[in-house]
Amino acid sequence: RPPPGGSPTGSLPYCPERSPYLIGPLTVSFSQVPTLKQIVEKNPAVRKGGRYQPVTCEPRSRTAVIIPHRNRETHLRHLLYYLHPFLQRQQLQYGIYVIHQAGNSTFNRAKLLNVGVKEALRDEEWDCLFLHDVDLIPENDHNLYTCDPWSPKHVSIAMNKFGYSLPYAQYFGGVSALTPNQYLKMNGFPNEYWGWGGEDDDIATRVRLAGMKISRPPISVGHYKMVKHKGDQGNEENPHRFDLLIRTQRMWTQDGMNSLTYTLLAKELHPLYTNITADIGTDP
Ligand code: UD2
Ligand code: MN
Repeated sequence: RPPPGGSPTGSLPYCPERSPYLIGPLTVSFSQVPTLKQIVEKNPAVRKGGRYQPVTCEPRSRTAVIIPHRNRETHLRHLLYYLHPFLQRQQLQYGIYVIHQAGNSTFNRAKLLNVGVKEALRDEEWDCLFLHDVDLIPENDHNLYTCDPWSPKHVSIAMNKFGYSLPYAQYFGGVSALTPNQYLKMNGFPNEYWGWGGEDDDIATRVRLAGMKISRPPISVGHYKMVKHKGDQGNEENPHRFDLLIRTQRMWTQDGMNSLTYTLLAKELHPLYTNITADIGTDP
């Protein structure tokens, strides 16, 4: 596939650099939880597995949105309700993957994201991977779900929960975007963070250790609203996170995509997303 800008190989012209459908700031409300049926009805062009591609032009990005998940069905409905139309307005080819951790053992966000990347790349030559918390809704569609070819991009930089500013310079939690090459260059994400916290700082350190820099969109377009929630059962604060973070420099080449093991239990093409259920093991 030739780089965007030239002529596409197929008969369709490239989609314009700036989609004519963008709105800018959006109103996001959680006062009603939409049903999956309502969301399906509002998105007739979405195909099974949560796939879409523009019909009148050749998209400039093929983006896989990868969501780590367990027991957050209402958050997922809020996200799908806003995200499908958002991505279609951006004229992207996209697919939404929900990576469901099987069983009740301690949650492991980063490992689930590794599983998601591995499984998504079996399906399609995605050129951008969006690693996306289920409870974060983008509030401005100028926030393009495309990758920066030069740097891993941290996207959820201004959230309501942090007063719409970056909490600290190395912050990398929430939503990030990497090309498959960038993802593999840093050996993906760590598999050894069980429970809440630390894995996002480990990931930020990996970006640097792999010789890359974090890029960010302008603060005004990186606005997100997080659905209010309490800590989940099975995702208690990880007491080992500080010990693990001391070892990132030694561990990143050994722990990641090259050491990932899991059992794929199901892969189902739902109308609005592809569900991957995986047994990723238990906290040692
Ligand atoms: C922050 C980060 C998040 C991650 C986490 C620490 C923000 C906005 N996000 O989120 O990226 O670094 O701290 O691990 O700062 N999840 C489930 N089921 C569960 C538990 C978690 O689906 O039982 C998923 C879900 O996608 C959720 C994500 O994991 O959004 C992060 O967990 P969280 O929302 O409980 O943590 P939070 O908001 O402190
Ligand atoms: Mn959250």
